Amino acid sequence: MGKKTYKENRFIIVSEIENPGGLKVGLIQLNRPDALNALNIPLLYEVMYAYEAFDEDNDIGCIVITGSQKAFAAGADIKEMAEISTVEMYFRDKFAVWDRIRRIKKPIIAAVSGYALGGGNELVMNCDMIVAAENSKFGQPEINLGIIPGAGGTQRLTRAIGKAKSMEAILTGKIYTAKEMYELGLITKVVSNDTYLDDAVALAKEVANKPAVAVRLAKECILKSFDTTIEGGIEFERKNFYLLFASEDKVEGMNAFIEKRKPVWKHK
Ligand code: DAK
Repeated sequence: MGKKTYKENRFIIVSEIENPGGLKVGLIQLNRPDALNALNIPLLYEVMYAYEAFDEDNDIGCIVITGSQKAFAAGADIKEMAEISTVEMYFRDKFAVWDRIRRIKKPIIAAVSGYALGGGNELVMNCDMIVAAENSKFGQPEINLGIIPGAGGTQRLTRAIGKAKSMEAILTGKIYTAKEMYELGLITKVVSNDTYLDDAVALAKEVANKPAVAVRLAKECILKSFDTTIEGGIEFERKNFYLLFASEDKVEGMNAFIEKRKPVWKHK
């Protein structure tokens, strides 16, 4: 896939994928195999820094995050959490790392295989599209540990699959297959176990081939729909639409159509 090592990390592997004719794809692979990619705090910081580095890099158009065949991530690190008291949790506020993960502006695609549980599923739901291998298993089993989802699970799952099924998932800890979650609307597509990463990267390249300013504003508008009224959201969309008329790619896109040629995006 034309990957190259980006920088040294302990729990993740970061690389870039060339995409001739478009912007590159940034790839983050969770790599903590002995713990099924359980999300300890250092791993989450590495993911956050990698996301932010890609977000600031003008050569990157789309980000893919993946795990291993066996597990995207089996949740937050239970052994780490078992040691933390309420007061320590509150004062250290290490989980605030999730707030920065939430603010990434470029599109992120999750390439999931195996377990995406608890915080793992929350990291997946923070992504903008989800490509899942047939063998994937999704769930919020926190209830079995005496806790509840803490990184947006109660909110994002409910918005994605509705109250009735979200209640079932979170109150019983049930694990769902990729097919079930696809039918419930959480997942963009279910693909073969052998090709899930290539399929996710192909989708990322497709997005990275589009004009970057419009892509970014489109993501912003879609996410806005989750925390505003329809009136406010439509106004937000219209202002961003007007804003795009100041972009070089709006001129290029429309001229290319009129001149019956392919546009050459400047991502400006
Ligand atoms: N944490 C730590 N280690 C884990 C782990 C986890 N979540 N999941 C698996 N591991 C470790 C196992 O302990 C085992 O390590 P060793 O015993 O070999 O040292 C190794 O990974 C292999 O796991 P298993 O032997 O259990 O493998 P199996 O194939 O038999 O079972 C499994 C796979 C995924 C069914 C099982 O490992 C499992 O049930 N794992 C736990 C799943 C779970 O309950 N996940 C939810 C965790 S709670 C917050 C943000 C987020 C969160 C909370 C707050 N804030 C922002 C405030 C999130 C909370 C959670 O995710």
